[in-house]
Amino acid sequence: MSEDPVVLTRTFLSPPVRDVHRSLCQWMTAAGMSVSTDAAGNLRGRYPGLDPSAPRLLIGSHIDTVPDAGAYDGPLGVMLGIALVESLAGRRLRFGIEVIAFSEEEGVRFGVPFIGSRALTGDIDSELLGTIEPALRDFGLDPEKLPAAAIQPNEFGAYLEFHIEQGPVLESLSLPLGVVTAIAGQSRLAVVFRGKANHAGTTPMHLRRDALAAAAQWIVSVEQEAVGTPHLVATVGSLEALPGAGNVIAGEVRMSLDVRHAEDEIRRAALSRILAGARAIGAQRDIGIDWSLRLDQASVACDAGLVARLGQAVATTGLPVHRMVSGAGHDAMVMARKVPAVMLFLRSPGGISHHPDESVLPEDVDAALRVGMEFLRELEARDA
Ligand code: HGY
Ligand code: MN
Ligand code: MN
Repeated sequence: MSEDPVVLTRTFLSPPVRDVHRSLCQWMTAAGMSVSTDAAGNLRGRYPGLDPSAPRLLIGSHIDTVPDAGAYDGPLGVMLGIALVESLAGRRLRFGIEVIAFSEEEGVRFGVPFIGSRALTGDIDSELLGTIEPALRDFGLDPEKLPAAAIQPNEFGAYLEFHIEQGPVLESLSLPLGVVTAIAGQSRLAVVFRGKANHAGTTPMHLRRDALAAAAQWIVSVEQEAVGTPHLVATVGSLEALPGAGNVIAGEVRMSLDVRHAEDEIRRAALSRILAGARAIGAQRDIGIDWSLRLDQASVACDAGLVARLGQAVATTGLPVHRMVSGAGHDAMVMARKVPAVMLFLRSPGGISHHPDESVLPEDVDAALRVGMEFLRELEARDA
């Protein structure tokens, strides 16, 4: 279910999302859930508990993807949520369970991530709403109803997200699962270098204001900053050179910048140095430099009580308990603003993600499901 005939690409509320919703709705309904779509396009399956006043357990992840994506980043967490409800085989717990397929987490379509989970936390501001409103209406959603998507106080007692690690750690330790203790913060920016387009054949080198050569110099400096700062990662992942002809000196370059670190002060200080470097290159080469901050997401600690309980569920399942920080961002870091949140990572073979070779091991999925079932038992026993 992709926008592209060859590779897997499924962005926010694109046509293939309807096909995904159709399949998820069938599986959710078969597992005993009542299914709805909220005004942000999140698909939500509710499995009632014995006590309707008890805060529900929310389990979810996202169904949008990066371009040319793997199949598991996001959807695996929704499928494991459905499988966990299925494992109850109609048995009701004291609390209800809601499984949610967030409509947008990657930030590909509009350059702003976490739109689905931000609808639940009430964090869609008027600027973002103005950006996404046409897409909501095109999908048949009513932006006026967005406030109804926001969760109410005590509506949920916990948020659990199953997700692939998307990195090499668990595989390097030969471990199937990891309990996430914190999620690294991230800065995402749009950066523009403006020089002067000119003829590639007649313009002497000393008379050029080449935006692409300046951008190339800066991109190497971004990499050097990250290499020189322990545990910092920084990426220019997308670049557009204009006018984009081989015989024209680039007059303008539009880039993305993604900077991440588990400690916010280190991340923000590194970002300041990276942007100061852009200004210095601009001054040296007579290139205009502009940027806009698309996201400043603070690092988030997962709920200590849930981390302990999930670790106990892993141990009770007979598996080694490994606690770890997530370098990737996740809906859990948004949900944590309103609901105690925790994540369970599954090993990423080859440490590969955001790539069609992304995979999981069936035995690790089985282990995650068994841990999830034990986690439900622990939550049930906690409040008994
Ligand atoms: O980019 C990320 O951190 C996540 O995969 N959305
Ligand atoms: Mn993801
Ligand atoms: Mn992702």
